[in-house]
Amino acid sequence: MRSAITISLIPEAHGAPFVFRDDLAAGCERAAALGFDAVEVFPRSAQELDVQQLKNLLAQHRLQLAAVGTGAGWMVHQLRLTDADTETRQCAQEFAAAIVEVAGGLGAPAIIGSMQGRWEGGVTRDQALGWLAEALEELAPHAQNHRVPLLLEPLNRYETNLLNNVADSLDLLRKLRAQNVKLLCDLFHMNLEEANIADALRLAGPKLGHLHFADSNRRAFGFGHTDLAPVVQALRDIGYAGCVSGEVLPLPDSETAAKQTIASFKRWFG
Ligand SMILES: [Mn+2]
Repeated sequence: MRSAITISLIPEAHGAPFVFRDDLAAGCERAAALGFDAVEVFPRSAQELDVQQLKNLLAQHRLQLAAVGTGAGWMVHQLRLTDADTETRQCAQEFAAAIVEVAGGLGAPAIIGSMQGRWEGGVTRDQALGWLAEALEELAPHAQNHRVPLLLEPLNRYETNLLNNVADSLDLLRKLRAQNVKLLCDLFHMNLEEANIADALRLAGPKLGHLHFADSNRRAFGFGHTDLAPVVQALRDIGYAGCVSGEVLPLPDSETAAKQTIASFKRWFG
Protein backbone atom coordinates (compact mmCIF):
# COMPACT_ATOMS: atom_id res chain seq x y z
CA MET A 1 0.00 0.00 0.00
CA ARG A 2 1.10 3.52 -0.71
CA SER A 3 0.65 6.54 1.54
CA ALA A 4 -0.74 9.74 0.05
CA ILE A 5 -1.76 13.18 1.22
CA THR A 6 -4.14 15.73 -0.31
CA ILE A 7 -3.25 19.09 -1.87
CA SER A 8 -6.06 21.48 -2.85
CA LEU A 9 -5.53 24.14 -5.50
CA ILE A 10 -9.12 25.37 -5.14
CA PRO A 11 -9.20 28.74 -3.32
CA GLU A 12 -12.98 28.37 -2.92
CA ALA A 13 -12.54 25.07 -1.02
CA HIS A 14 -11.41 26.50 2.30
CA GLY A 15 -13.11 24.47 5.01
CA ALA A 16 -12.99 21.32 2.86
CA PRO A 17 -10.97 18.27 4.00
CA PHE A 18 -7.68 18.95 2.24
CA VAL A 19 -4.43 18.87 4.19
CA PHE A 20 -2.28 21.18 2.09
CA ARG A 21 -3.69 24.17 0.24
CA ASP A 22 -3.09 26.64 -2.54
CA ASP A 23 0.60 25.93 -3.12
CA LEU A 24 1.50 22.84 -5.15
CA ALA A 25 5.25 23.25 -4.70
CA ALA A 26 5.04 23.68 -0.93
CA GLY A 27 2.57 20.78 -0.62
CA CYS A 28 4.81 18.42 -2.58
CA GLU A 29 7.85 19.53 -0.59
CA ARG A 30 6.13 18.82 2.75
CA ALA A 31 4.63 15.52 1.51
CA ALA A 32 8.07 14.26 0.47
CA ALA A 33 9.78 15.55 3.61
CA LEU A 34 7.26 13.72 5.81
CA GLY A 35 7.74 10.48 3.88
CA PHE A 36 4.56 10.17 1.83
CA ASP A 37 4.73 8.04 -1.33
CA ALA A 38 2.21 10.09 -3.27
CA VAL A 39 0.10 13.23 -3.44
CA GLU A 40 -3.56 13.56 -4.38
CA VAL A 41 -4.28 16.82 -6.16
CA PHE A 42 -7.52 18.81 -6.43
CA PRO A 43 -7.22 21.39 -9.23
CA ARG A 44 -9.69 24.21 -9.90
CA SER A 45 -10.03 22.74 -13.40
CA ALA A 46 -7.89 20.68 -15.79
CA GLN A 47 -7.00 23.85 -17.69
CA GLU A 48 -5.82 25.63 -14.55
CA LEU A 49 -3.49 22.80 -13.49
CA ASP A 50 0.12 23.43 -14.52
CA VAL A 51 0.87 19.90 -15.69
CA GLN A 52 4.55 20.56 -16.40
CA GLN A 53 5.05 22.05 -12.94
CA LEU A 54 3.33 19.05 -11.37
CA LYS A 55 5.47 16.63 -13.42
CA ASN A 56 8.63 18.45 -12.37
CA LEU A 57 7.63 18.48 -8.69
CA LEU A 58 6.76 14.76 -8.71
CA ALA A 59 10.14 13.95 -10.29
CA GLN A 60 12.07 16.32 -8.04
CA HIS A 61 10.54 14.88 -4.86
CA ARG A 62 10.20 11.29 -6.12
CA LEU A 63 6.48 11.37 -5.45
CA GLN A 64 3.75 9.51 -7.28
CA LEU A 65 0.41 11.03 -8.20
CA ALA A 66 -2.26 9.12 -6.28
CA ALA A 67 -5.32 10.64 -7.97
CA VAL A 68 -6.80 13.89 -9.24
CA GLY A 69 -10.14 15.16 -7.91
CA THR A 70 -13.00 16.65 -9.92
CA GLY A 71 -14.72 18.20 -6.90
CA ALA A 72 -14.16 21.77 -8.15
CA GLY A 73 -16.66 20.95 -10.89
CA TRP A 74 -19.33 21.11 -8.21
CA MET A 75 -17.71 23.35 -5.58
CA VAL A 76 -16.67 26.12 -7.97
CA HIS A 77 -18.69 25.67 -11.14
CA GLN A 78 -21.92 24.02 -9.81
CA LEU A 79 -21.61 21.28 -12.43
CA ARG A 80 -23.21 17.92 -11.73
CA LEU A 81 -23.29 14.84 -13.94
CA THR A 82 -26.94 14.33 -12.92
CA ASP A 83 -28.21 17.90 -13.28
CA ALA A 84 -31.78 18.24 -14.57
CA ASP A 85 -30.48 20.54 -17.31
CA THR A 86 -29.04 18.74 -20.36
CA GLU A 87 -26.52 21.48 -21.13
CA THR A 88 -25.25 21.53 -17.53
CA ARG A 89 -24.81 17.75 -17.63
CA GLN A 90 -22.82 18.12 -20.85
CA CYS A 91 -20.60 20.81 -19.28
CA ALA A 92 -20.08 18.57 -16.24
CA GLN A 93 -19.12 15.71 -18.52
CA GLU A 94 -16.58 17.88 -20.37
CA PHE A 95 -15.16 19.22 -17.11
CA ALA A 96 -14.67 15.69 -15.73
CA ALA A 97 -13.34 14.32 -19.03
CA ALA A 98 -10.62 16.97 -19.12
CA ILE A 99 -9.50 15.93 -15.63
CA VAL A 100 -9.60 12.23 -16.58
CA GLU A 101 -7.24 13.07 -19.48
CA VAL A 102 -4.83 15.15 -17.42
CA ALA A 103 -4.74 12.59 -14.60
CA GLY A 104 -4.39 9.68 -17.04
CA GLY A 105 -1.51 11.40 -18.79
CA LEU A 106 0.25 11.41 -15.42
CA GLY A 107 -0.64 7.76 -14.78
CA ALA A 108 -3.30 8.53 -12.17
CA PRO A 109 -7.06 8.01 -11.88
CA ALA A 110 -9.60 10.81 -11.61
CA ILE A 111 -12.20 10.84 -8.82
CA ILE A 112 -15.94 11.31 -9.33
CA GLY A 113 -17.30 12.30 -5.92
CA SER A 114 -19.45 15.39 -5.48
CA MET A 115 -19.96 15.67 -9.26
CA GLN A 116 -22.36 12.72 -8.94
CA GLY A 117 -24.84 15.36 -7.79
CA ARG A 118 -28.17 14.46 -6.24
CA TRP A 119 -31.70 13.64 -7.29
CA GLU A 120 -34.24 16.32 -6.44
CA GLY A 121 -37.02 18.44 -7.92
CA GLY A 122 -38.45 16.71 -10.98
CA VAL A 123 -35.55 14.25 -11.24
CA THR A 124 -36.10 10.73 -9.90
CA ARG A 125 -33.40 8.60 -8.32
CA ASP A 126 -33.50 6.17 -11.26
CA GLN A 127 -33.14 9.04 -13.72
CA ALA A 128 -30.13 10.43 -11.85
CA LEU A 129 -28.54 6.97 -11.61
CA GLY A 130 -29.11 6.50 -15.35
CA TRP A 131 -27.38 9.80 -16.14
CA LEU A 132 -24.53 8.93 -13.80
CA ALA A 133 -24.13 5.52 -15.47
CA GLU A 134 -24.07 7.19 -18.90
CA ALA A 135 -21.43 9.65 -17.72
CA LEU A 136 -19.27 6.86 -16.28
CA GLU A 137 -19.57 4.86 -19.53
CA GLU A 138 -18.31 7.92 -21.43
CA LEU A 139 -15.49 8.75 -19.03
CA ALA A 140 -14.18 5.27 -18.24
CA PRO A 141 -12.78 4.50 -21.75
CA HIS A 142 -10.72 7.71 -21.59
CA ALA A 143 -9.18 6.43 -18.35
CA GLN A 144 -8.75 3.00 -19.91
CA ASN A 145 -6.74 4.56 -22.77
CA HIS A 146 -4.25 5.58 -20.08
CA ARG A 147 -4.53 2.17 -18.37
CA VAL A 148 -5.90 3.68 -15.17
CA PRO A 149 -9.22 3.16 -13.40
CA LEU A 150 -11.93 5.78 -12.92
CA LEU A 151 -12.79 6.21 -9.25
CA LEU A 152 -16.38 6.58 -8.01
CA GLU A 153 -16.77 7.76 -4.43
CA PRO A 154 -19.93 7.15 -2.37
CA LEU A 155 -20.54 10.13 -0.07
CA ASN A 156 -22.43 10.53 3.17
CA ARG A 157 -26.09 11.62 3.23
CA TYR A 158 -25.28 15.26 3.98
CA GLU A 159 -23.35 15.55 0.70
CA THR A 160 -25.52 13.51 -1.68
CA ASN A 161 -28.67 11.40 -1.70
CA LEU A 162 -27.49 9.37 -4.70
CA LEU A 163 -24.67 6.96 -3.77
CA ASN A 164 -24.14 6.75 0.00
CA ASN A 165 -22.71 3.27 0.45
CA VAL A 166 -20.72 0.44 -1.09
CA ALA A 167 -23.68 -1.86 -1.83
CA ASP A 168 -25.61 0.73 -3.88
CA SER A 169 -22.43 1.77 -5.69
CA LEU A 170 -21.64 -1.83 -6.61
CA ASP A 171 -25.18 -2.20 -7.99
CA LEU A 172 -24.41 0.68 -10.34
CA LEU A 173 -20.98 -0.72 -11.35
CA ARG A 174 -22.55 -4.08 -12.20
CA LYS A 175 -24.76 -2.39 -14.80
CA LEU A 176 -21.82 -0.79 -16.62
CA ARG A 177 -20.07 -2.15 -19.70
CA ALA A 178 -16.90 -0.37 -18.53
CA GLN A 179 -14.92 -2.62 -16.22
CA ASN A 180 -12.37 -0.07 -15.01
CA VAL A 181 -14.67 1.96 -12.77
CA LYS A 182 -13.57 1.29 -9.20
CA LEU A 183 -14.77 2.48 -5.83
CA LEU A 184 -13.10 5.08 -3.72
CA CYS A 185 -14.04 4.18 -0.16
CA ASP A 186 -13.72 7.05 2.30
CA LEU A 187 -13.59 5.91 5.92
CA PHE A 188 -15.24 9.15 7.09
CA HIS A 189 -18.28 8.66 4.85
CA MET A 190 -18.34 4.93 5.66
CA ASN A 191 -18.39 5.67 9.39
CA LEU A 192 -21.67 7.56 8.82
CA GLU A 193 -23.30 5.25 6.28
CA GLU A 194 -22.15 1.63 6.60
CA ALA A 195 -23.47 -0.77 9.23
CA ASN A 196 -19.96 -2.20 9.43
CA ILE A 197 -16.98 -0.61 7.67
CA ALA A 198 -14.91 -3.82 7.48
CA ASP A 199 -17.82 -5.80 6.00
CA ALA A 200 -18.43 -3.07 3.42
CA LEU A 201 -14.77 -3.15 2.36
CA ARG A 202 -14.96 -6.93 2.01
CA LEU A 203 -18.07 -6.48 -0.12
CA ALA A 204 -16.17 -4.03 -2.36
CA GLY A 205 -13.34 -6.59 -2.64
CA PRO A 206 -11.54 -6.31 -5.99
CA LYS A 207 -13.64 -3.27 -6.92
CA LEU A 208 -11.91 -1.20 -4.22
CA GLY A 209 -9.57 1.14 -6.10
CA HIS A 210 -8.63 3.83 -3.60
CA LEU A 211 -9.03 4.60 0.09
CA HIS A 212 -9.56 7.94 1.82
CA PHE A 213 -7.95 7.64 5.21
CA ALA A 214 -9.94 9.81 7.60
CA ASP A 215 -11.08 9.27 11.17
CA SER A 216 -14.69 9.45 12.43
CA ASN A 217 -14.62 13.27 12.67
CA ARG A 218 -12.82 13.71 9.34
CA ARG A 219 -9.59 14.54 11.12
CA ALA A 220 -6.28 12.70 10.63
CA PHE A 221 -6.43 9.08 11.70
CA GLY A 222 -5.91 8.80 15.45
CA PHE A 223 -7.64 12.15 16.12
CA GLY A 224 -11.10 10.49 16.14
CA HIS A 225 -12.65 7.24 17.38
CA THR A 226 -12.95 4.85 14.42
CA ASP A 227 -11.59 1.41 15.32
CA LEU A 228 -9.01 0.77 12.61
CA ALA A 229 -8.02 -2.82 13.51
CA PRO A 230 -10.98 -4.56 11.76
CA VAL A 231 -10.63 -2.15 8.81
CA VAL A 232 -6.97 -3.04 8.33
CA GLN A 233 -7.82 -6.73 8.61
CA ALA A 234 -10.52 -6.38 5.93
CA LEU A 235 -8.09 -4.58 3.60
CA ARG A 236 -5.57 -7.41 4.11
CA ASP A 237 -8.25 -10.04 3.51
CA ILE A 238 -9.22 -8.53 0.15
CA GLY A 239 -5.58 -8.03 -0.84
CA TYR A 240 -5.91 -4.27 -1.20
CA ALA A 241 -2.66 -2.81 -2.53
CA GLY A 242 -3.69 0.72 -3.55
CA CYS A 243 -3.36 4.16 -2.05
CA VAL A 244 -4.22 5.10 1.51
CA SER A 245 -4.76 8.81 1.14
CA GLY A 246 -5.20 11.34 3.93
CA GLU A 247 -8.19 13.42 2.86
CA VAL A 248 -8.74 15.10 6.19
CA LEU A 249 -9.34 18.50 7.73
CA PRO A 250 -6.11 20.44 8.30
CA LEU A 251 -6.64 20.44 12.07
CA PRO A 252 -5.12 21.69 14.25
CA ASP A 253 -2.98 22.71 11.25
CA SER A 254 -1.80 21.21 7.96
CA GLU A 255 1.57 20.07 9.24
CA THR A 256 0.16 18.33 12.33
CA ALA A 257 -2.59 16.64 10.29
CA ALA A 258 -0.03 15.41 7.76
CA LYS A 259 2.34 14.16 10.48
CA GLN A 260 -0.48 12.33 12.24
CA THR A 261 -1.59 10.78 8.92
CA ILE A 262 1.84 9.39 8.06
CA ALA A 263 2.37 8.20 11.65
CA SER A 264 -0.95 6.31 11.55
CA PHE A 265 -0.18 4.95 8.10
CA LYS A 266 3.17 3.59 9.30
CA ARG A 267 1.67 2.17 12.45
CA TRP A 268 -1.16 0.37 10.68
CA PHE A 269 0.14 -0.34 7.19
CA GLY A 270 3.92 -0.05 7.52
MN1 LIG B 1 -13.25 11.41 0.22
